[in-house]
Amino acid sequence: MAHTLPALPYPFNALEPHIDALTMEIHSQRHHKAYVDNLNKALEKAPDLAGLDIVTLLRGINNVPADIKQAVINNGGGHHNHAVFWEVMGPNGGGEPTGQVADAIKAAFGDFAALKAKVKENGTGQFGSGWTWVVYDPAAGKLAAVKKPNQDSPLMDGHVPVLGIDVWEHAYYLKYQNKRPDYLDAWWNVVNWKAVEARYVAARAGK
Ligand code: MN3
Repeated sequence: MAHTLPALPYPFNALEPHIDALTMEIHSQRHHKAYVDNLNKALEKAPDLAGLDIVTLLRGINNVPADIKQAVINNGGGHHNHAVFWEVMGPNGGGEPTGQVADAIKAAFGDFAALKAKVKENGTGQFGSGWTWVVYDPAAGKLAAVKKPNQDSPLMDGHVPVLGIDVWEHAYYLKYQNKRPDYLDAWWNVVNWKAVEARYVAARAGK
Protein backbone atom coordinates (compact mmCIF):
# COMPACT_ATOMS: atom_id res chain seq x y z
CA MET A 1 0.00 0.00 0.00
CA ALA A 2 1.32 3.39 -0.96
CA HIS A 3 2.17 5.98 1.66
CA THR A 4 -0.19 8.95 1.65
CA LEU A 5 0.03 12.61 2.56
CA PRO A 6 -1.89 13.12 5.82
CA ALA A 7 -4.52 15.87 5.87
CA LEU A 8 -3.44 18.90 7.89
CA PRO A 9 -5.61 18.84 11.06
CA TYR A 10 -6.23 22.63 10.90
CA PRO A 11 -6.44 25.35 8.22
CA PHE A 12 -3.25 26.82 6.71
CA ASN A 13 -3.79 30.09 8.58
CA ALA A 14 -4.44 28.46 11.98
CA LEU A 15 -0.93 29.12 13.28
CA GLU A 16 -0.84 32.82 12.35
CA PRO A 17 0.85 35.09 13.26
CA HIS A 18 3.66 32.77 14.39
CA ILE A 19 3.73 30.61 11.26
CA ASP A 20 2.20 32.23 8.19
CA ALA A 21 -0.46 30.60 6.01
CA LEU A 22 1.60 30.62 2.81
CA THR A 23 4.50 28.82 4.51
CA MET A 24 2.08 26.22 5.90
CA GLU A 25 0.47 25.67 2.50
CA ILE A 26 3.72 25.30 0.54
CA HIS A 27 5.36 23.28 3.31
CA SER A 28 2.57 20.74 3.71
CA GLN A 29 1.22 20.55 0.15
CA ARG A 30 4.46 20.69 -1.81
CA HIS A 31 7.45 19.83 0.39
CA HIS A 32 5.77 17.06 2.39
CA LYS A 33 3.98 15.76 -0.69
CA ALA A 34 7.30 15.47 -2.54
CA TYR A 35 8.72 13.29 0.26
CA VAL A 36 5.69 11.00 0.12
CA ASP A 37 5.81 10.75 -3.68
CA ASN A 38 9.55 10.08 -3.76
CA LEU A 39 9.28 7.49 -0.97
CA ASN A 40 6.62 5.60 -2.94
CA LYS A 41 8.77 5.81 -6.05
CA ALA A 42 11.82 4.40 -4.22
CA LEU A 43 9.76 1.54 -2.73
CA GLU A 44 8.65 0.39 -6.18
CA LYS A 45 12.03 -1.34 -6.25
CA ALA A 46 11.40 -3.18 -2.96
CA PRO A 47 7.93 -4.76 -3.05
CA ASP A 48 8.63 -6.69 0.22
CA LEU A 49 8.77 -3.40 2.09
CA ALA A 50 5.60 -2.02 0.54
CA GLY A 51 3.35 -3.28 3.35
CA LEU A 52 5.35 -1.71 6.20
CA ASP A 53 4.05 1.37 7.96
CA ILE A 54 6.45 4.32 8.00
CA VAL A 55 7.57 3.86 11.63
CA THR A 56 8.43 0.18 11.12
CA LEU A 57 10.21 1.01 7.87
CA LEU A 58 12.44 3.65 9.51
CA ARG A 59 13.16 1.61 12.66
CA GLY A 60 14.31 -1.19 10.37
CA ILE A 61 16.32 1.05 8.07
CA ASN A 62 19.19 -1.46 8.05
CA ASN A 63 16.90 -3.99 6.36
CA VAL A 64 16.35 -1.67 3.41
CA PRO A 65 18.32 -2.65 0.28
CA ALA A 66 21.43 -0.54 -0.33
CA ASP A 67 20.27 0.83 -3.68
CA ILE A 68 17.26 2.60 -2.15
CA LYS A 69 18.42 3.04 1.47
CA GLN A 70 19.44 6.70 1.15
CA ALA A 71 16.22 7.52 -0.72
CA VAL A 72 14.21 5.94 2.13
CA ILE A 73 16.27 7.82 4.76
CA ASN A 74 15.65 11.13 2.96
CA ASN A 75 12.06 10.70 1.83
CA GLY A 76 10.72 8.27 4.44
CA GLY A 77 12.35 10.42 7.12
CA GLY A 78 10.92 13.52 5.46
CA HIS A 79 7.46 11.98 5.42
CA HIS A 80 7.43 10.89 9.07
CA ASN A 81 9.18 13.99 10.43
CA HIS A 82 6.58 16.26 8.83
CA ALA A 83 3.67 14.08 9.96
CA VAL A 84 4.92 14.51 13.55
CA PHE A 85 5.49 18.24 13.02
CA TRP A 86 1.87 18.94 11.91
CA GLU A 87 0.59 16.84 14.80
CA VAL A 88 2.50 18.62 17.58
CA MET A 89 1.38 22.08 16.47
CA GLY A 90 -2.09 23.58 16.56
CA PRO A 91 -4.26 26.63 16.98
CA ASN A 92 -4.60 28.06 20.51
CA GLY A 93 -1.34 26.35 21.41
CA GLY A 94 1.53 27.35 23.62
CA GLY A 95 1.68 27.78 27.36
CA GLU A 96 3.34 25.44 29.80
CA PRO A 97 3.53 21.66 29.34
CA THR A 98 0.90 19.71 31.24
CA GLY A 99 0.30 16.23 32.62
CA GLN A 100 2.75 13.35 32.30
CA VAL A 101 4.99 15.08 29.79
CA ALA A 102 5.42 18.04 32.17
CA ASP A 103 6.76 15.62 34.81
CA ALA A 104 9.02 13.96 32.24
CA ILE A 105 10.43 17.36 31.18
CA LYS A 106 11.13 18.23 34.81
CA ALA A 107 12.87 14.90 35.35
CA ALA A 108 15.06 15.10 32.23
CA PHE A 109 15.82 18.82 31.94
CA GLY A 110 15.02 20.44 35.31
CA ASP A 111 12.34 22.74 33.97
CA PHE A 112 10.60 23.91 30.79
CA ALA A 113 12.92 26.92 30.38
CA ALA A 114 15.94 24.59 30.34
CA LEU A 115 14.25 22.38 27.73
CA LYS A 116 13.52 25.39 25.51
CA ALA A 117 17.12 26.57 25.82
CA LYS A 118 18.42 23.14 24.78
CA VAL A 119 16.00 22.87 21.83
CA LYS A 120 17.06 26.35 20.69
CA GLU A 121 20.76 25.56 21.08
CA ASN A 122 20.31 22.41 18.99
CA GLY A 123 18.19 24.22 16.39
CA THR A 124 20.53 27.14 15.92
CA GLY A 125 23.56 24.84 16.12
CA GLN A 126 22.35 22.56 13.32
CA PHE A 127 24.48 23.73 10.39
CA GLY A 128 22.41 23.84 7.22
CA SER A 129 19.16 21.90 7.14
CA GLY A 130 17.77 19.62 9.80
CA TRP A 131 15.63 19.30 12.89
CA THR A 132 15.79 19.94 16.62
CA TRP A 133 13.98 17.17 18.49
CA VAL A 134 12.75 16.10 21.89
CA VAL A 135 12.75 12.32 21.84
CA TYR A 136 11.90 9.51 24.23
CA ASP A 137 14.93 7.28 24.66
CA PRO A 138 13.62 3.83 25.63
CA ALA A 139 17.10 2.63 26.72
CA ALA A 140 17.46 5.49 29.19
CA GLY A 141 13.76 5.59 30.04
CA LYS A 142 13.60 9.37 29.66
CA LEU A 143 13.35 12.32 27.33
CA ALA A 144 16.38 13.72 25.52
CA ALA A 145 17.05 16.68 23.22
CA VAL A 146 18.86 15.89 19.97
CA LYS A 147 19.56 17.55 16.64
CA LYS A 148 19.56 15.67 13.35
CA PRO A 149 20.73 16.78 9.89
CA ASN A 150 18.61 16.73 6.73
CA GLN A 151 15.59 14.41 7.16
CA ASP A 152 17.38 11.79 9.28
CA SER A 153 14.70 10.32 11.55
CA PRO A 154 15.31 9.82 15.30
CA LEU A 155 13.54 6.46 14.77
CA MET A 156 16.73 5.22 13.08
CA ASP A 157 18.55 5.69 16.41
CA GLY A 158 15.93 3.75 18.38
CA HIS A 159 14.44 7.00 19.70
CA VAL A 160 10.79 8.00 19.52
CA PRO A 161 10.19 11.59 18.37
CA VAL A 162 7.92 13.34 20.86
CA LEU A 163 8.26 16.91 19.58
CA GLY A 164 10.30 18.36 16.73
CA ILE A 165 10.95 21.68 15.05
CA ASP A 166 11.88 21.79 11.37
CA VAL A 167 14.82 24.17 10.87
CA TRP A 168 15.06 23.86 7.09
CA GLU A 169 14.79 27.38 5.63
CA HIS A 170 11.55 26.38 3.86
CA ALA A 171 9.95 26.15 7.33
CA TYR A 172 10.51 29.80 8.25
CA TYR A 173 12.17 31.87 5.52
CA LEU A 174 9.10 33.79 4.21
CA LYS A 175 8.37 35.27 7.63
CA TYR A 176 11.68 35.11 9.50
CA GLN A 177 14.26 35.20 6.66
CA ASN A 178 17.69 34.50 8.20
CA LYS A 179 16.44 34.83 11.81
CA ARG A 180 16.20 31.18 12.75
CA PRO A 181 16.50 31.95 16.51
CA ASP A 182 13.37 34.19 16.33
CA TYR A 183 11.43 31.40 14.61
CA LEU A 184 12.55 28.94 17.29
CA ASP A 185 11.36 31.32 20.05
CA ALA A 186 8.01 31.90 18.31
CA TRP A 187 7.42 28.21 17.68
CA TRP A 188 6.48 27.56 21.32
CA ASN A 189 3.34 29.67 20.76
CA VAL A 190 1.93 26.95 18.50
CA VAL A 191 2.95 23.81 20.39
CA ASN A 192 0.02 21.47 21.08
CA TRP A 193 0.87 20.03 24.50
CA LYS A 194 -2.03 17.56 24.45
CA ALA A 195 -0.62 16.01 21.28
CA VAL A 196 2.91 16.04 22.68
CA GLU A 197 1.75 14.31 25.85
CA ALA A 198 -0.12 11.69 23.82
CA ARG A 199 3.06 10.97 21.84
CA TYR A 200 5.06 10.69 25.08
CA VAL A 201 2.54 8.33 26.69
CA ALA A 202 2.50 6.13 23.58
CA ALA A 203 6.31 6.11 23.42
CA ARG A 204 6.56 5.00 27.07
CA ALA A 205 4.09 2.23 26.31
CA GLY A 206 6.45 1.02 23.57
CA LYS A 207 4.27 2.12 20.66
MN1 MN3 B 1 10.13 20.77 6.13
